Amino acid sequence: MKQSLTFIPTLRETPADADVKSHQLLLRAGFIRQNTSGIYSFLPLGKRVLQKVESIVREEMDAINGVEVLMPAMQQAELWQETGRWYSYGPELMRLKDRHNREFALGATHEEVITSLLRDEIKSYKKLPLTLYQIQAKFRDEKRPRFGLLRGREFLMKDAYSFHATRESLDLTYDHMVQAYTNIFTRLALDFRAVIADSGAIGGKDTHEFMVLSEIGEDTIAYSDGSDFAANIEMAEVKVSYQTSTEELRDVEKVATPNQRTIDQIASFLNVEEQRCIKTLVYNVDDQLVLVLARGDHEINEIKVKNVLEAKSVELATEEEIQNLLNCEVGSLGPVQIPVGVKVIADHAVAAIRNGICGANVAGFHLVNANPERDYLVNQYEDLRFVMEGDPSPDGKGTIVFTQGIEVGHVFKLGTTYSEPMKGTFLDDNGRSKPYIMGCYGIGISRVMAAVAEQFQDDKGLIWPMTVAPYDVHLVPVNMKDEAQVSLADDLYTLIKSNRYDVLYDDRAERAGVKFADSDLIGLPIRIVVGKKASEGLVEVKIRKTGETFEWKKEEILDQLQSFFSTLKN
Ligand code: 9G3
Repeated sequence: MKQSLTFIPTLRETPADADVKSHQLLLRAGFIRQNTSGIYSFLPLGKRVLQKVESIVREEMDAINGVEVLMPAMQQAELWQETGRWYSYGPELMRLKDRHNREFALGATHEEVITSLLRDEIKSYKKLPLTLYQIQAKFRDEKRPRFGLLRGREFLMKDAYSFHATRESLDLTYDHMVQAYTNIFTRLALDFRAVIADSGAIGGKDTHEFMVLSEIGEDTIAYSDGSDFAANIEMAEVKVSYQTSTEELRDVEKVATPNQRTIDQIASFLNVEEQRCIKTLVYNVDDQLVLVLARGDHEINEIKVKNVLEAKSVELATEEEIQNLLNCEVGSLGPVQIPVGVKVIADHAVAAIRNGICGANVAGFHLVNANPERDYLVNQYEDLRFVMEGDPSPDGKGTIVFTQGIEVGHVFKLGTTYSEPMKGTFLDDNGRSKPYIMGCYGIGISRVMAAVAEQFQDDKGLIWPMTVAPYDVHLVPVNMKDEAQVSLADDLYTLIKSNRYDVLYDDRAERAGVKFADSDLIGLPIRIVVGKKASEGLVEVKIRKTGETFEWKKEEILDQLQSFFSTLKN
C-alpha cells in the first residue's frame, strides 16, 4: 500500500488525556481515534492489526472444532428477563427501545441469545457437544472508561459458548480452550499467565483468567516464582503450616490500653509483635453475626469467608450491631467471653498464637496471654486470609510474588446456570430431558491489541510482533525527487509484494527525518531504506525491535526477508 493513498494521521505531540503508553502511541501513530469516552474508531493500521489478531483467534478456535457464527447486538429484553439479568444489571447494561416501544439490550455478552438459539434446535444428546463462537462488538456502559482500548464501552470480543450432555465433555472442551488460549497468547508474543479465578477450595477450577503482566493492569495476580501457579489475589489459596511457639501458657491479664484501637497501635503500646495480636472482626453473614479472627498482620479475605460459610451475603457488621452483640465498640473486640451461640471462625494462623493479645470487649482494655481452647472457642479454622508476597506457593513450589495484570481472556464452566432458567434441554441417551451443560469463553480482541502495544514499545514508538504487525515491511525511499531511488523503490515494492509480504511504501514527498520518525512510531518489524547507494543497488535495512541496521544488495533482499520472517511465514 502506498502511504500517499492510505490514511495514517500521525501526531508529533502526545495527546493530553492519554495516560498509558499504549493509548498514547496508538493515537500518535494513527491506529485509532476516540469518538467519545470509551468509544473508538479503528483507522487503517488499527483495523489491520485487529484483523491479524482475529485470524489467529479463528485459527485456534477452528482447530478445536469451534464453529463461527454471528449473533445480533440487539437483544430483546425478554431473553434477559428469563434469566433475571434484565433486573440484576444496572446502568452498565445499555438498553434501548425500538419504534414499537419494545425494550432491547445492546449485547454485553451473549449467553441468553445463544441459549435461546439452541433450545429451539438442539434436542438430542446426539447433537452434542457443540462449540460456537463469534467475533463481535460488545457494549458495556463502564462508569469510568480509561486507558484507551483497555477499558472501553464498545469493544470487540471473541465469545465462544460450548454445549454438552455431560460434565466430562465440558471438562474436555474447557481444557482444549485453555490450550487454544495459551497458543493464541503465545503467538501474540504476550507475557501472560493463566490465573485461577475461582477459589480453588471449591471443587475443580471452574474459571481461569488470562492475564498479561503489566504494571498498569487493574488486577493483582499472586503467582509463584517456582511453578506456573498463578491466581487472582482474591482467590489465591493460602497453604502455610504455622509452627506453634513453645512458650508456656501464661495467665490471662486485662490491661488498660487507652485510645489504642488498631493492631499496630496495640502492638507498639504493649511492645509486642503484630503476629501475637488477634484481629477480631464481626461480619453479618446472611443476617447472622459471626466473629472472624485473623492474626494481627493478616487481612481477612471476605470472598473466602463467603465461600467457606456458603453464604449469600457477607458484609462487615455495623457499629450498632457490634454494640448490641458485644456491648463494646470496634477497637477493643475479642473472642473471649462472648455470648453463647455466636459463631467464631478463624484463619489457620490464629491457632498457632500462644499467649495472644485480643480486645477485652471493654472499651480501652485488652487481654494478654489469651489462648485458644482455654480462653476462647473457635468453631472452625479455615483459610480466610489474603495471600501475601513471600508466602509459600500453595502448590508447594516456590514463593508467592505479586504483580499487576491486564485481563485479556476469561473462560468459565457455566454448568446449567443459563440452560436451566431458559429451558435449554436435550434428551439424553435414556430419553430423559436434561438442561445443557455449558461453558463460555471470552477474549477481548481490541483489548489484546492494546495489551500488545503496551508490552511492545519504546520511546520512539510501537514495536509490533511479526504475527500482528499491520504490514511486514516499511519501504522508505529517502528522496522522492531522486530518479535512481524512486525506480529502485518501485522495483522493490513490486518484487517484495509479489512474494506474499505486506508492504507499506512511504512514497510521500516528506523530509527523510519525518519519514523515519513516522516509521519508528508505526513500528513495522523491518524498514528498507532506499537512499544514496540506490544507484549501486544497495539499500539500508533497520530491524525495529533491535535497532540493528544492515546493508543489503538488491539481489539478496528476498532471501534476507525470507530468513528474517522465517519463524513466521513458512
Ligand atoms: C452484562 C454487563 C457486563 C457484564 C456481563 C453482563 C461481564 C457479564 C461476564 C461475562 C461472562 C462471559 C461470554 C464471554 C466470556 C465472558 N460483564 N459478564 O455477563 F450485562 Cl453490562 O461476560 N461471557
